[in-house]
Amino acid sequence: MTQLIRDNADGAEIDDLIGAVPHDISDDPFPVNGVDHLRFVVGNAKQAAHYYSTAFGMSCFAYRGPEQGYPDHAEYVLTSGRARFVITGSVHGDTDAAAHHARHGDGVNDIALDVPDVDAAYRHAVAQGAAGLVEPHDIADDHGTVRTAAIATYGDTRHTLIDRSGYTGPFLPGFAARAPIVDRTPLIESGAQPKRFFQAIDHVVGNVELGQMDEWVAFYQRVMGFTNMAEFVGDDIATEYSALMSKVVANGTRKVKFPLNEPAVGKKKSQIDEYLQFYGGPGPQHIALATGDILTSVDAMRAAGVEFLATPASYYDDPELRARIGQVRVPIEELKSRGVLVDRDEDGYLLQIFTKPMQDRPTVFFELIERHGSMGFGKGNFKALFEAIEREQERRGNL
Ligand code: TYF
Ligand code: FE
Repeated sequence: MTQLIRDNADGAEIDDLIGAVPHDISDDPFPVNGVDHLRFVVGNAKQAAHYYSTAFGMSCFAYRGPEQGYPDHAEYVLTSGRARFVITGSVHGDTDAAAHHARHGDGVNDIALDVPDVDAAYRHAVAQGAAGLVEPHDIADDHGTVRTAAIATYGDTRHTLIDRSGYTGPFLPGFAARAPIVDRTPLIESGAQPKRFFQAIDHVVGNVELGQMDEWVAFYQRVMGFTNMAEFVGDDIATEYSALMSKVVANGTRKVKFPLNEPAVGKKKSQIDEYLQFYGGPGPQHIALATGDILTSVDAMRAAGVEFLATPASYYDDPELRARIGQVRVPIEELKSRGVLVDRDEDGYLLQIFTKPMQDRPTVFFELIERHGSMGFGKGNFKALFEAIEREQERRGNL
């Protein structure tokens, strides 16, 4: 099991990702417990950690930098429930992270996976053709030992593999526990019960070059034993609206879900081409965060200055949509006033909303997703969503 870490926002811990399915990973060719953390390489980790603490309600709980004898980087670790972000900045210009940042801007360079057996996972991955970046090895401090390795995936992105079962420290060896940037203790003591804005990473989407999507789908099948989920973007949507093709791979428990997009030749410039151009190649496009209360989260994040894509009123007034989605847990007006999208399939429904890009480059963005049975990705919303993305592309002069 993934080690649960304290969540200073409300003291509560959540054990599972809504929508995950029962599955015994022990017979998988590449057993994986879940996403351990995402590493964001940014221009100024100190300020980014502040932003994720204030606007995303996250709690900073560990740090390493020059003060810990780690002279090249400053790294802040933040949590919201089971979701963990590591925010990495360079202390001087001569680091791999600085080169990554110069090339890609702020972005995610590592989708770290929590695995029960790092050596077996690494051996299997490399035997299946994955490029090994870091051989399995131990890292240790007073709190115990972590086994880790890393393999390459699309672009300059990697999957660090982590077995933290022998470790009791705050995050990883070398990191020091630290107080949160925003202290919510007075709020909690005052009797308020602040909610987390999200509790887990639901999926991480990769953008790859034209013609490469099927190769990366095959990579995750071969290297990690992941299987295709039903959802994909077909020709009609691809050419009319989004100008993208998309397929989803997932592990057996569905806790790890990786949609993969490639540009398609459509009527307009592909949003994926815009990403590839500004990111400087393939990389993680959006991170979907699982929430139990999307309305409260959107309100709080918007109040803190997070920008979300607008949804036109016509979306909610469409009788076809109304008929298809039926009853959801709140009146449609509550969704409409916030621009929250809704989709339903045979298993249930989901509510979702997308932020605008998080940095100066039109690259990485976030999604909030509240699942009620549906294991999909909002296929029914692709048209409305992609039209909203196109409006933003046009404003940037990239359409
Ligand atoms: O993850 C997904 O598939 C959905 C839809 O550029 C989506 O969130 C797909 C591609 C894209 C934006 C959203
Ligand atoms: Fe998504």
